[in-house]
Amino acid sequence: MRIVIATQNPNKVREFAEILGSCAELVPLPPSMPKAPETGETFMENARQKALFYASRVGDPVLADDSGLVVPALGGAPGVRSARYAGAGADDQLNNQKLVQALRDKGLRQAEAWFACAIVVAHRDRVLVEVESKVDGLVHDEPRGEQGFGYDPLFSPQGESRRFAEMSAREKHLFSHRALAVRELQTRWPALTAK
Ligand code: ITT
Repeated sequence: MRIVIATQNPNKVREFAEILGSCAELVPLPPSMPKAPETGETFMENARQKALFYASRVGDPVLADDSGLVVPALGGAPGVRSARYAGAGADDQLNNQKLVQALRDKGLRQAEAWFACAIVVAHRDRVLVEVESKVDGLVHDEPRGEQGFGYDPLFSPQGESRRFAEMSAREKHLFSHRALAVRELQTRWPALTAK
């Protein structure tokens, strides 16, 4: 089926393509599309906002992802502000630097953390399905690895000493919040499963 991947983050587009493979024909957002509002206090609220915003502007069903890293020892930061933790327009490197500093300021070399991913599929003015998944692990005060994006150099999933950024895409998707959420989505919404 044709589905619009309603994100302006090219790394998310790449990961959805890797995870979904031939299960769907993925269509990117038109380049001229304005950025959707993200004023919610939860990943799910934001995913819903984005899905409905873009679904009202394109014809096909859209899939929106709101995701981020939650560190309870830092009061839940970066949380729903993951993309803009070091300020509006901050890049991954600045966000990572701020997170490392926040851990060190607390005297922590590492802390328990999880990545969360909420996915909402909407068509026109209607939400069709919504799911949320997470992966538990540790966040560390020094980056490692070159793969992936975002906070991947700082995060190791439970039971693994390697960071996401030290894994191939295929290995990351064995653990990742996004891959888990897609698997759940396919269970709840079989239209997204290869025939
Ligand atoms: P859209 O809203 O257009 O989808 P965005 O990047 O602003 O793009 P979010 O608001 O959901 O998306 O912010 C997600 C941020 O969380 C992202 O920029 C990364 O910093 C981080 N993040 C999410 N998933 C991640 C992953 O798999 N690995 C590393 N960091 C991730």
